Amino acid sequence: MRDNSNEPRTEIDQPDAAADESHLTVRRRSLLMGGAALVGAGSMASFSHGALAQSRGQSVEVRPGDLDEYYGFGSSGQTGEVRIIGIPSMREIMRIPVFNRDSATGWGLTNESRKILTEGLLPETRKFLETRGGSFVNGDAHHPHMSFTDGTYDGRYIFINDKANCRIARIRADVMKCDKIIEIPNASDIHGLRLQKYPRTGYVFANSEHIIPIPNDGSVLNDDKTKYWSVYTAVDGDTMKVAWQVLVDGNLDNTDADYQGKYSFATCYNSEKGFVLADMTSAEQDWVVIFNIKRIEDAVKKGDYKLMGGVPVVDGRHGSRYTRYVPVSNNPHGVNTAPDGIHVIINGKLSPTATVLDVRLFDELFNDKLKPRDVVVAEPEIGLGPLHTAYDGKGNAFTTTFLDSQVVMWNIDKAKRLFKGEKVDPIIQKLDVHYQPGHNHTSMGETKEADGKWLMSLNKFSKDRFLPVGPLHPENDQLIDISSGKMSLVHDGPSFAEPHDICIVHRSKVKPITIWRRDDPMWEDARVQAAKDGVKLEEAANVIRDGNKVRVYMTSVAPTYSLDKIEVKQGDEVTITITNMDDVEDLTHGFTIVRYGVMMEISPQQTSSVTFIADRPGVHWYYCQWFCHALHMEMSGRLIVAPHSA
Ligand code: CUK
Ligand code: CUA
Ligand code: CA
Repeated sequence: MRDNSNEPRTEIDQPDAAADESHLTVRRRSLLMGGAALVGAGSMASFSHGALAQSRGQSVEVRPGDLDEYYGFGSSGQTGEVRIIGIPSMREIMRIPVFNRDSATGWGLTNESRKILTEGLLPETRKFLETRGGSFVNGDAHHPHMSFTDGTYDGRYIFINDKANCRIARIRADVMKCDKIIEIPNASDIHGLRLQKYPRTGYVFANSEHIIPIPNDGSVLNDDKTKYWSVYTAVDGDTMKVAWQVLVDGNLDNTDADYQGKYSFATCYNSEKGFVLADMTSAEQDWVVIFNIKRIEDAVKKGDYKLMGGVPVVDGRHGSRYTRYVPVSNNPHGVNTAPDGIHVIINGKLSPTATVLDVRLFDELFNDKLKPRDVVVAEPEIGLGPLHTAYDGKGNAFTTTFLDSQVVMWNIDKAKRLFKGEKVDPIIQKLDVHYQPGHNHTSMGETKEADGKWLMSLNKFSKDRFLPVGPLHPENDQLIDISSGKMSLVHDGPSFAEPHDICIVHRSKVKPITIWRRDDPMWEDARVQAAKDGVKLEEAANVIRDGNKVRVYMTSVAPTYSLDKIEVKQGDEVTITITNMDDVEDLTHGFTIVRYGVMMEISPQQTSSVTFIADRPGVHWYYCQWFCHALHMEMSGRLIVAPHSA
């Protein structure tokens, strides 16, 4: 049945109240709403919340005092951070600075964050940044994904790429802070990023999108495309070191992995190796590359690789044992593995089709019993500009069509039957979204535990959906209820530049702590230095002079710092290390020095430090910038900098 209508639904079904206990808060509310709906007899006018009236069986509203059922870990594109969104409320709960700078927390200013931002840079980049403050200040974060164990989220980490400066970052899910960032050698534009799902993460797979000369040291400057390459990278998610790379033909766009731990795959839109648009789109077909993980690991063990940029690079170009190239329609984009562990869907972009591969056929493909196109089991027509596909875990796929501005719900099995010649229509419903969707994502949908409840459409344009705010518009993240087996739009949410991707994780998978552990590795350097200085961080009120270096150690306990005056000399290199000895949940302090560009977060039991040159003489107040106490305004002190002449 084809349903192109986008009329809001008025009929309300009673939810299945017998379902699992962990969803109780949401379900109890749904029951209440269900009851009200029956009284209202389907009349839209009788509801104050139109969105609720449209929802069948589950409520989008999270009432005061209630918690969301899902965490959304969303990228922010060119903002360079990760955002935590509550679903279904769509409230932004927290921001995690990663590739960007952050004024509130001091990300990029504190010694702890500067170490993370700089330690993983390649030597030549470090040199390049010497006169530019030591680290990049921008990033382009596209693909956040939580680590897996046995095909589902395990609550350890979230990994994300930086397309702009070729980096991969890891966020600790216990404290929701970034703890590692590495730069990927031999690459240009780290774009697609997905994780090994089985047996665990394991590998972080990432694509170099644009072809470049390797090494890119100025020895190749011409248009000789035989000198330009893309590499596929596997990073060890535990050590955050590059495990291996694979040199491929063409370029690489998006990637995903299977549920068996045997294969990963990546789309290529520039098999032509063009430098300009017309060339990149000139071929009839591009391809998806399949990587044989076991064979690549063996090659690395046996030494069948070249050391390039300090990492082993296996040759995976046409004819290699390590890869297979499956032709698909020109310029594909997203690649998404279905929760059934069998189907992999490639989204056509320039072609109105999606291409379905069956991973069970890949063994025979690599043993040359099958030809590349033999692993294609369906190729349904979806609409104009298919970009990404999400799943409900019930055999249905949801594909965004950028040009049609729709989400298309279709059935994988019916698409396969159609491919075999049967007369069936796999399309179930087409829903207008507002406007021009990129990624879409379902609750738990990139795991084997896809639960078919919510779908988010991350739209690239919002146009008229929000109050006008000038020429720059927000994007529009829309929430769609899919629990009834049909799509129903329930929420519009503006978002700042620019979500590309989100993973929607059930709250039972995530167990963040609320107070730092004193033995946390995050401030190991401060701990070591304090021990050398004979200082106990937990009781500190010390100013230690070491030549022109001054190390200041304090504690914060609301509403005071343990030092209310710090005296140094102009030109001193001052390091201030503060330990927040409050161990009350939510009692974060800050530390700001006026007109010194210093500001940082110190959450309960955390140690934070900052180093600066005290080159402005005079009296400079420092204060706590995080409202912490009735006497928060009084939580302050003076940095007194004696001029050279004094
Ligand atoms: S890409 Cu942005 S819409 Cu970077 Cu995942 Cu497809
Ligand atoms: Cu401490 Cu405000
Ligand atoms: Ca192409």
